Amino acid sequence: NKIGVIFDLDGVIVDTAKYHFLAWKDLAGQLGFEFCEAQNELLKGVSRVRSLEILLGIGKVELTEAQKQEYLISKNEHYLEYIHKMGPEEILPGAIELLDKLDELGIKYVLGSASKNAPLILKQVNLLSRFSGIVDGNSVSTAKPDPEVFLIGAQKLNLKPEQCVVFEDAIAGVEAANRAAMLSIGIGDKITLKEADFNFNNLTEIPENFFSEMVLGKI
Ligand code: G16
Ligand code: MG
Repeated sequence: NKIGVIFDLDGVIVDTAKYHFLAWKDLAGQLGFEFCEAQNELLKGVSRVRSLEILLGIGKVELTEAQKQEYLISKNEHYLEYIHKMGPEEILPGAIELLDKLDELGIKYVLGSASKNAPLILKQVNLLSRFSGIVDGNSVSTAKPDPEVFLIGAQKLNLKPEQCVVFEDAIAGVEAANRAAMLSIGIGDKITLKEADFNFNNLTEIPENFFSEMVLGKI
């Protein structure tokens, strides 16, 4: 079986959620309300614009379109200060080993992220050149849970959606993969990601022969 893999970025390859959190928390403070880490879960995998809407809902704050645009820019500038300090040591455990395994098996992989900063983040952690293609927040018109990001990923892999395997840490991302008719692998809490076809706590838990068996049609 010919297969290809699509990786989500935040929560699968790196943990940029912690930097998004710091930047959104700071913005909440400017707007006069508290924002905690549990609430940050709601923003995972969600687009930047949608994240701001959710945040404003939490704080019960209403803003004009112009103010929203301004805050989106300042939040991103703040977030990028953290991103510019990132290095390869921030790659999540098991990610490099998994990419090495896929290379060894000749299985191609692309990125499928909601982030408009995805190429910069991959560059910071020295992974930009390893992916056969990048689909990010700049390439899509509809955000996850819409399957668009992954369907474009399948095109980049020259494969049918059914031949693609998606790694995701967010509910919206698992739903997008399922709607795209791809095999979804949830990385993180099994209960939160119960809609996924397979669940692992992190990438180190993926069995050694997982992909070789998939190529043989055993999975
Ligand atoms: C990531 C994060 C989301 C973030 C989104 C957009 O998605 O999980 O929290 O809101 O990207 O990011 P940016 O503001 O950089 O465009 P993913 O799909 O990589 O998990
Ligand atoms: Mg994610």
